[in-house]
Amino acid sequence: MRLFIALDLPDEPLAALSAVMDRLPGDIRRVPEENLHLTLAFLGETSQEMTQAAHEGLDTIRAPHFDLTLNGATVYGGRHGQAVALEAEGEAPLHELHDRIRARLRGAGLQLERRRFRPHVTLARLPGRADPGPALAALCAVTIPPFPVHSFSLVQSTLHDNGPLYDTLARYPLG
Ligand code: 2AM
Repeated sequence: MRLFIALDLPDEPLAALSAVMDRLPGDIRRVPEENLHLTLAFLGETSQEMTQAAHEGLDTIRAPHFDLTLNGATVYGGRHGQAVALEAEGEAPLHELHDRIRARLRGAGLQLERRRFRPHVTLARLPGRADPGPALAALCAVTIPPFPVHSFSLVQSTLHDNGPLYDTLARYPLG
């Protein structure tokens, strides 16, 4: 199973993000509203046994809920495809939650990529060689009011030709 850990976004910011995405140029591949999330950790291909171990570790996390702010638009990636995203402001509780999740996953025996955590919500994808300028220009004045986040999830991603299908396997509340 291909897995990742997502911070769940409440309905209000999801609706605001959907409205924002209407401003994107027509030829860009938008992320469907139900797929919008902030990735806290990417596990990649994971066995049944490790999935269970990961779930048991995540289930012991007791962390507070917090407010999240989404800021300026940015582009990640390169030749193999680009993601147009809004960056999340790096409040301490978000980074603490990220660190705790990684610690629990490592404790469960998972090997995680060593990438710097750059929290973001991907809104759309572009081919590697496309000019991201018009998408960034469309998003430059976007402001999403800060919103509370109350849970994170273990998500299975199944890749299809027309985009990934996400299934939430377990949800973990933030206190
Ligand atoms: P992205 O939105 O910036 O592409 C599911 O693939 C989620 O995991 C996406 O939100 C993706 O981030 C994130 N992710 C992080 N590392 C990844 C990797 N090495 N391969 C694919 N997705 C990754």
